[in-house]
Amino acid sequence: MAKVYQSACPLNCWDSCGFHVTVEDGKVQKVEGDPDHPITKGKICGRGRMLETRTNSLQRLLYPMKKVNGQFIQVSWKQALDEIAAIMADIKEQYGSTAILHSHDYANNGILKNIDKRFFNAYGGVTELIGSLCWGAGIEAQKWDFGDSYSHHPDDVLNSKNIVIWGRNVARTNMHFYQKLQEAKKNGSKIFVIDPIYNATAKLADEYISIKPGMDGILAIGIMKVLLESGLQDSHFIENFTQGFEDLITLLNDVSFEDVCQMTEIPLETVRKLAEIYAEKPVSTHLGLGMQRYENGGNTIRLLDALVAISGNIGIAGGGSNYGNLQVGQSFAFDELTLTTRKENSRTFTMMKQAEGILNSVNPKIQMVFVTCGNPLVQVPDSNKIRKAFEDVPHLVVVDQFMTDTAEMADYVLPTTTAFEEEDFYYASMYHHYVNYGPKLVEAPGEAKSDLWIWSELAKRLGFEEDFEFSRDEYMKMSLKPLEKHGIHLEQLRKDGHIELPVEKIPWSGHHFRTPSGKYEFTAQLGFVKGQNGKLTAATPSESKWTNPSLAERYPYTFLTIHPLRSNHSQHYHILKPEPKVKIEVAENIASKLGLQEGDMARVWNERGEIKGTISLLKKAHPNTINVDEGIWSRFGGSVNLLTPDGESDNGLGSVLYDCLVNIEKI
Ligand SMILES: Nc1nc2c(c(=O)[nH]1)N[C@H]1C(S)=C(S)[C@@H](COP(=O)(O)OP(=O)(O)OC[C@H]3O[C@@H](n4cnc5c(=O)[nH]c(N)nc54)[C@H](O)[C@@H]3O)O[C@H]1N2
Ligand SMILES: Nc1nc2c(c(=O)[nH]1)N[C@H]1C(S)=C(S)[C@@H](COP(=O)(O)OP(=O)(O)OC[C@H]3O[C@@H](n4cnc5c(=O)[nH]c(N)nc54)[C@H](O)[C@@H]3O)O[C@H]1N2
Ligand code: SF4
Ligand SMILES: [Mo]
Repeated sequence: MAKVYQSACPLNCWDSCGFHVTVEDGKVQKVEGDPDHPITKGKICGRGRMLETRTNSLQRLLYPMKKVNGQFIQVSWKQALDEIAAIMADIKEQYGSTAILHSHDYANNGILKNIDKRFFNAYGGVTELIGSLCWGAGIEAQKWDFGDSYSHHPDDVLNSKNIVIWGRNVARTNMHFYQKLQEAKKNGSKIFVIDPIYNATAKLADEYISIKPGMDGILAIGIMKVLLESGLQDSHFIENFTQGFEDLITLLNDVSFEDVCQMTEIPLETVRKLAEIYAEKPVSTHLGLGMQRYENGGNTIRLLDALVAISGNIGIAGGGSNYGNLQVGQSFAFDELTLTTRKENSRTFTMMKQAEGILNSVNPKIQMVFVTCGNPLVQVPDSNKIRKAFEDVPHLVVVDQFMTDTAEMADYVLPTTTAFEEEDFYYASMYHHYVNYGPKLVEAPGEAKSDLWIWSELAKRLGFEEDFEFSRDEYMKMSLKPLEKHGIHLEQLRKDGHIELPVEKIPWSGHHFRTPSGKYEFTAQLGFVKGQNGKLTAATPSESKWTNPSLAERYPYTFLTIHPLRSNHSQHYHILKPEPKVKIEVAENIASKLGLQEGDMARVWNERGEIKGTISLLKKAHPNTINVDEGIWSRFGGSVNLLTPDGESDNGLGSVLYDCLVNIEKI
């Protein structure tokens, strides 16, 4: 008989939804929203619903596989694990443990997915990836400004007079916030969307502001100039709670309104209007991740924070510079879970430059790459370089549920469970601060095993099984330990399905910041630590006519690769119907200049690579903008990252995926 269970979405997403999952005859039949979830209230997106298809898919990996003479053969778990452990033991002895690179990303938001770090720390410490393709530049920027990256409670937006959605594709990527925006609008709040693409959220807005990609910081400079000229700044906040304001004034004086309008391609009248909006408090600013995936990304987020600060919108109800909410992740006991104390050796590459790291590695040279919760061949910039690097390593091991582009390259592919086949709890440090419980509902197909089982078995073979002699239950309790003093326990989470974490709903309300000075820092001391001067600048993207005019002449169009509607990154393409194709979306001015029409075949290229697909017109998009949604696999015409650069953002920890110029022609 069919039975409905409370569960949760494991996908890497702002919303972290509560689920109701129907199970019948040991099989997941349907995934729906949990109406009792306080934030997601019974509504989920197609990516969540399609987890049923992902779980039951006939394309699932069912057995461990080993590549022999270029072909995969099925092997037993015993053989696969014995051989991988023997290779790892040998590498450690011959080259040291850092000759292994652990390449991972955020494909699953379960707390127990962090056990991979426990394993590699207990092994002795490997080469790890730092920074993030996703939100790295902005997180680091907010640490410089505030000392940390915290957001307001989702309901607080209802207190805002004006709501500025800056570079976040809310209707597509953060659907429950979209619903809140509809509520806020009914309530009388005004909504403004600043984005190079006229997206579905822009349609809801009172005003849409089209901006040249990568120039948001310059726009913030313009708005701040107007605020100060008109005396609309919050002088009390600036005088009492900030540091480095004089440096900001110097910068604002260095940039003229003419510069602002030329670089942002926004008229002065709109800049002035935005200043009025920022002066009409409270204003909440909701930063997306798109605009920080540029070389100047950290500085961009810092300039937006500065605007929120001088307009007096920090630490007040209905305000905030809402980006990530690291309070959520900080609630759990990571050090204990991941055994940081056991790490004896370490080396780091940035997530962005993992290919270069592998290719240039010496003392020791990378001997093995171990991929978990990631699909770097598709998701990491400069796919050709990644392919070359992975071909260069003697041993590649991939743990996944499907034969992805990355798995196809592996020497060993280990099949793992999906969320409904193992117990875990899920959280996202992006939008809300509830943690959701996900029980084990069905058995895994074939011989698929959980990541946790795989790590425990390898640990046994490598001689540190005592670090893995814990049950799933014990690991979950270990993670929740810091919450016990707040009366939060695993039993309660199991019973209630979700728990609100004890985090601040209006961060920085006491105006005590976690920076070295305790103040909001316009000139950041954390910048000095990084060998920079910590000052705000008027930096532009590295691939733009302002920074590299000759490149911009050869490649006149900005190439965005935003997140797809129907897939979470690369996770749903292979189960979509009809089969997905590359859609090249172009701004109207490009179409009319080159005579491109809806449905034409075209090629987009630069010095790193090319991609072919079908033209679609991007109505009202900023001139000279092209977009192809990210995540598409090689077999469907991808990856978009064949074209993207593997650079690092100004503060070293973010990607520059959208800082990418291309050319296009009809074929
Ligand atoms: N459907 C769907 N939802 C998702 C995901 C998914 O893959 N699919 N992924 C999840 C994950 S991991 C993340 S990180 C989030 C990301 O969530 P978002 O930040 O909303 O999504 P992005 O696609 O990264 O880009 C957001 C917006 O930035 C705009 N943009 C690009 N460059 C600029 C710029 O220079 N200035 C301005 N102002 N805007 C710019 C784009 O046009 C786009 O509208 O989404 C999550 N939700
Ligand atoms: N061009 C371009 N590139 C981008 C972006 C962009 O906007 N443009 N966005 C970037 C962003 S924001 C992000 S977050 C990254 C995401 O990059 P990734 O996290 O690498 O992408 P996903 O496709 O979500 O997941 C990768 C793989 O993990 C597997 N997986 C799922 N669950 C599990 C599990 O429980 N265990 C194991 N072992 N594997 C599992 C999936 O099957 C999938 O093959 O991509 C980045 N890349
Ligand atoms: S992908 Fe995001 S919006 Fe969709 S069900 Fe999962 S958490 Fe909710
Ligand atoms: Mo992301």
